[in-house]
Amino acid sequence: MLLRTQPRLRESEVTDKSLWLDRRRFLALGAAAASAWPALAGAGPLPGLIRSPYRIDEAATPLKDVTHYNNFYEFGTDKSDPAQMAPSFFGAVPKPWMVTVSGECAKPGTVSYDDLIKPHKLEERIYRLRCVEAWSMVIPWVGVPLADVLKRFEPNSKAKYVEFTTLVDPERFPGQRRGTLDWPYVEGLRLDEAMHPLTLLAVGLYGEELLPQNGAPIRLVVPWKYGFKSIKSIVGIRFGETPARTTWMKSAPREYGFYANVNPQVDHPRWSQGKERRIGEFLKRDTLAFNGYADQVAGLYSGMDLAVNY
Ligand SMILES: Nc1nc2c(c(=O)[nH]1)N[C@H]1C(S)=C(S)[C@@H](COP(=O)(O)O)O[C@H]1N2
Ligand SMILES: [Mo]
Repeated sequence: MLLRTQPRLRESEVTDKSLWLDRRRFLALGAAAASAWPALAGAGPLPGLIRSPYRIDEAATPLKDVTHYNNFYEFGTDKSDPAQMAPSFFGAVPKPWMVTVSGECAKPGTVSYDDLIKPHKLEERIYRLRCVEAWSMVIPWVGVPLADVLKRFEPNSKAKYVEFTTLVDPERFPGQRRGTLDWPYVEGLRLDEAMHPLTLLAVGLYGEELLPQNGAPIRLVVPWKYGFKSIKSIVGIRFGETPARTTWMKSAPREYGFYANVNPQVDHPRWSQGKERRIGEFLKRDTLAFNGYADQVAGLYSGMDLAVNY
């Protein structure tokens, strides 16, 4: 996340983008088959998606970039490592994927990925994702509101925070054979942030199942926070009374705080957060407060000093 300076940016992948626009028109017509879809090797289509009102009206980042320009340190620190290392991720290990839900709740337990997702209708939502490194993307996610999933476990009155944990498996995650970060990758939200309707548990993008490099089979998407909060390949969810000690706070507490709300007013100690480069574009854009979602989420932080709670 922080070890490299600006990456090699490619020219905009016009073909992918036009396919995507075709696809949007296609969906608008109510067609079901996904023939206009750029196929993702190994990922299956996710049928019956609901068109969510949560969609920004900006061109989606080309699929090629969304799946080949990733931060996922379990696969390596280079942006191109995840796409290169990920194809074998599911090869050796059978599904089902299990998620353990524990802590301050009435119904803790272990659930398979299928049982976690099945009772919920999948939505397609187009969100900005803004990395702390000052690049951004626009991604058509598929998922379910995290709140709908969390409620099934009946968090109790002591549950004030939620902690998320990524799988530990050094055989499948070559990056975990090195001490780059303190594994497992851990992230956390306040319960009200976790329950906010914008917070999405994503299982797909561009209409298909997530590829491993994007955090398959299940990852978080918190669009008003820096990208590192959106933890991938989740196996653990825990309700707690206190905030989690998150991976990036452990790694560099002065640089990465618990809240990590996108904030152009509060610079990272080593670079400005005022502007960002949309992947595929050349000129930088202004970064928006809460990544453009201020109307919906600023109220969560009223009375808080966001320079202190960064
Ligand atoms: N487990 C895990 N989750 C992670 C990361 C990681 O290294 N490990 N990187 C984070 C960072 S820094 C970003 S910007 C986003 C990138 O998500 P994307 O590759 O799907 O765009 O994933 C986040 N989730
Ligand atoms: Mo990031």
